Amino acid sequence: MISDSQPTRRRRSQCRGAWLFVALLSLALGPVSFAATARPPNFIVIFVDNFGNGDLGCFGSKLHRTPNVDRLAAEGAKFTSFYVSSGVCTPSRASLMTGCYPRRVNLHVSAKGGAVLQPLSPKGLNPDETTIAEVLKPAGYATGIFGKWHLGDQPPFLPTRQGFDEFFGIPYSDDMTKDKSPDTWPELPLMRGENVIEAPVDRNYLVKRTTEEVLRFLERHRDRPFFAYIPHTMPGSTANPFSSPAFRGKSKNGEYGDSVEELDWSTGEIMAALKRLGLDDNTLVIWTSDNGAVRRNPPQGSCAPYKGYGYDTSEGAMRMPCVMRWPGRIPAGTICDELCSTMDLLPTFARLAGAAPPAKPIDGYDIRPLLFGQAGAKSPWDDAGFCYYRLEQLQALRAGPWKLYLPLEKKIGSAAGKGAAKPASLELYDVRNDVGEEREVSAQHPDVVKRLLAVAERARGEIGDLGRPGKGQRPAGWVENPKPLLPGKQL
Ligand SMILES: [Ca+2]
Repeated sequence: MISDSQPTRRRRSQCRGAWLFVALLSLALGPVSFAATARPPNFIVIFVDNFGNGDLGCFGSKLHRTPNVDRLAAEGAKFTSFYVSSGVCTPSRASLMTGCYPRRVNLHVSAKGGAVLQPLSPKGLNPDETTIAEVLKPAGYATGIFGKWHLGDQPPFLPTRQGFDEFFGIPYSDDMTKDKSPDTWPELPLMRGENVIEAPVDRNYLVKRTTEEVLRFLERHRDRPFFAYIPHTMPGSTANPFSSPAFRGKSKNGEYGDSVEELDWSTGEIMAALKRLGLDDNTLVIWTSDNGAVRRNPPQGSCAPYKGYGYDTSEGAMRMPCVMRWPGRIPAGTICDELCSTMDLLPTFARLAGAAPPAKPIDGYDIRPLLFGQAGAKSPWDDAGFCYYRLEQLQALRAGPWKLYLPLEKKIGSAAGKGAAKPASLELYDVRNDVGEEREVSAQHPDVVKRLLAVAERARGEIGDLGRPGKGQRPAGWVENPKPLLPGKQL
């Protein structure tokens, strides 16, 4: 393992050297060439867990106090047709990291055919795939992940082997605790780099400590471009979300609301640090969620005004609240309803950083025209179509305002996976103007139905469908004899 990590370190210092060299050279050559090689923007992606569209004040919540994210929206843009590629954690995160549909990188199902990776999974994000961190590093970026990874807990799959200089957080979901599988799963590990520093971690303090780590990272890297990926652990996967004592019992929505308000506090701390460090104007901040709020009884999170909840292919599960802020570049106080997705972040960041995109095919698009509010800018997904997959199954498509639900003999449901499969009929909705999907309009728009069915067939060929591999799919990573992550053990 030592021989593995040394070249990585060497590459990193060479990259930093290269960036400094370019910066110094441009200073020597005068202001014109300096402008051409000016410091590229920093990127901060705040990616909360199992959080619904209707959970933020700026997206309509009357229950939660989220002044810091609301301010972010007032100073930036709200994206109201921003999608994750899956209603569950692992596939959704795989797409953000790689710019690909989960099926393309084979993380749409776990090693056991389930929805997400579990502890000691032999499967993980293939180290041969190119992550956002690996795109940005050669352009001189410092890269850190703070929160929850969930793309494999075995050494070759960890973020430190996938382009991140730093990792502080948990390797998978906050509910994957030893008591669920006492014979095999370890206590929930808190990791720094590749070491387990505590187990079990006290989940009450995860958001607070993660925030403090982010602030230190910003401080340390204020003089060079950075990518801070902050996949917060909360509200998370338990029915009793965690928060630190300063927030516990303070919201109007129980433990869920307390954790939402602590996430908002965290955002405020990060924004204040950017201002203090003079990085405010050159940092693109993106705030969104990995999938919608989960259906609970009594209800906790809200996906309003969309139908459904997390874990399936409903709008509630996959259409996320999203705010982007970059003063002077993203027009303040605007709303963009063009379809875009977490898969677009990698190619967009690559262009903004002047970095080379991955060599292998990806699914996302450069959406700079949408970010910058260019007049008449249209979603690149309107032609290609956006696919909604549940596990192995293609279930729906969107292009422009239209969402088509495919007719399926056995539609895989949300809670119980394959066991819950039920027949589903073809339905078409205008999800731009009828966001609650109240008017089924397939009979009025046969041309749209025909076009989207053709898009579905193209997607099946490339990405695949239930029982049908796609020609563009690539293998996931795989290890034999997976081992638990334990304290005091060097990997
Ligand atoms: Ca999730």
